[in-house]
Amino acid sequence: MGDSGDQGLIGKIGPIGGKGDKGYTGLPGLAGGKGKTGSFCDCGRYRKVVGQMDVNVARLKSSLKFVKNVIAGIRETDEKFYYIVKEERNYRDALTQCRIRGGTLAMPKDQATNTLIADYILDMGLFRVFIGINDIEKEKQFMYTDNTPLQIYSSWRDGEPNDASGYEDCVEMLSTGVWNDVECHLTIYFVCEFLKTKT
Ligand code: GN1
Ligand code: CA
Ligand code: CA
Repeated sequence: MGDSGDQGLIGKIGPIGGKGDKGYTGLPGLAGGKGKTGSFCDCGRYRKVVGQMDVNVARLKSSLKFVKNVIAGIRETDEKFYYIVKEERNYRDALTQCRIRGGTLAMPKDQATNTLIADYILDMGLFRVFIGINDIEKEKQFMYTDNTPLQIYSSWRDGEPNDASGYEDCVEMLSTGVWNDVECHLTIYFVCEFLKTKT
């Protein structure tokens, strides 16, 4: 028994398709040789084993969901996992920490992703986290950490980015989902993203 209406393996070994049209009668064949010693499929037993596997897979999925969402507290979309690291780091070290874990700082590139991260920050009872956007290379040319420039989508708070102090080149997201440029040496929590591997 799988989740989301999935029939599971036991369903997949059931009868296949309906009957086709009757074919033409063939020519008489040659006489066959001596057959091998007979054996028979103990299908009932195999069905039971496969059925038990389905139950175990469902249990594992359920445990994994609990560990991911409750214990680790991660968020996910079809393509990516998001994880808020509750360690205060400056932007550079935050990026390194995400990379060490096999990801990068989160790069909200659309409203849906931005909202998911914002809700995550809020649910964790936090106020601000670093995200993977900066204008370190060239002032006012904000880039994602994958070296692509900001596209049409952005979520700047009113009046931001303002480069207050003259060297605010890194970006934080607040729990309301708005972005603000801040100094890169600020040490705050941060949110990483990880690409799901397609199987
Ligand atoms: C904060 O605290 P203040 O006003 O100097 C913020 C800036 C914002 C500004 C908006 C470290 O600066 O990035 O642009 O508010 N700096 C920090 O009013 O949060
Ligand atoms: Ca700047
Ligand atoms: Ca600012």
